[in-house]
Amino acid sequence: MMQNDLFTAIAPEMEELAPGVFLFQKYIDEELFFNQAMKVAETAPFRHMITPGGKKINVAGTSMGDAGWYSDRRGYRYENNDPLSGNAWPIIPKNISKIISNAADKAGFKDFIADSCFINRYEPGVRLTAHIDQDEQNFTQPIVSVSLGVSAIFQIFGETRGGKALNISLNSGDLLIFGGPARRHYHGVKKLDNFDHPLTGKYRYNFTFRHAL
Ligand code: MD3
Ligand code: FE
Repeated sequence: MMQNDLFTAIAPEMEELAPGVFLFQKYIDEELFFNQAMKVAETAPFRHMITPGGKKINVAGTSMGDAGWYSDRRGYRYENNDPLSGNAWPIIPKNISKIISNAADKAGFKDFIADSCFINRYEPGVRLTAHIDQDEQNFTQPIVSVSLGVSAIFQIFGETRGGKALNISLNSGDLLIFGGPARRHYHGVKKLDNFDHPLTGKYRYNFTFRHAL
């Protein structure tokens, strides 16, 4: 009986790691997402934005959707058009929206529809310092993240930057949902290792699907 249980045991599709934090390991079609990121970059290239304080953001970013997250001397905000080109951001493909809404539903967030997807690109040595996502209108809406390529350690702190972090290894194809109390928590990503990934080379990509407007 015990032996049979061992053989038939399957990993759960989703795990709640902390209140409001849901991890779906190897949930995503990596190639589909990677091809999509490359298509977006053709019209809205990855770029290094500037913080309002004048510092270069080491993670390169771009967007798709009705609005894209943007930062320069004038502040953090959502822009309807890509300031680089003046054109609308590429649309979020329907098949991808469905996958994201479906996962949100499984975590208890009914009717989540992303109107914005920010894409981060990390190269070796680059990290994301602890911050809160607070440029969106409605904090009852979760954020759904998809990771691709080289693995990274994601850290979630809590209501303050200090203290002990919950460390989560994010691997290619993982989907992570942040809602409830976790939505307002400080989080960051540790320095990316200099590794090679068959799909993305030295890079790690992260897609954050948001209800921004
Ligand atoms: C926790 N990106 O773009 S994704 C970001 O891996 C960002 O590129 C990270 O933080 C990355 O703002 C982390 C997971 C994530 C996204 C949004 C969150 C975690 C979050 C919002 C609130 C709390
Ligand atoms: Fe964030």
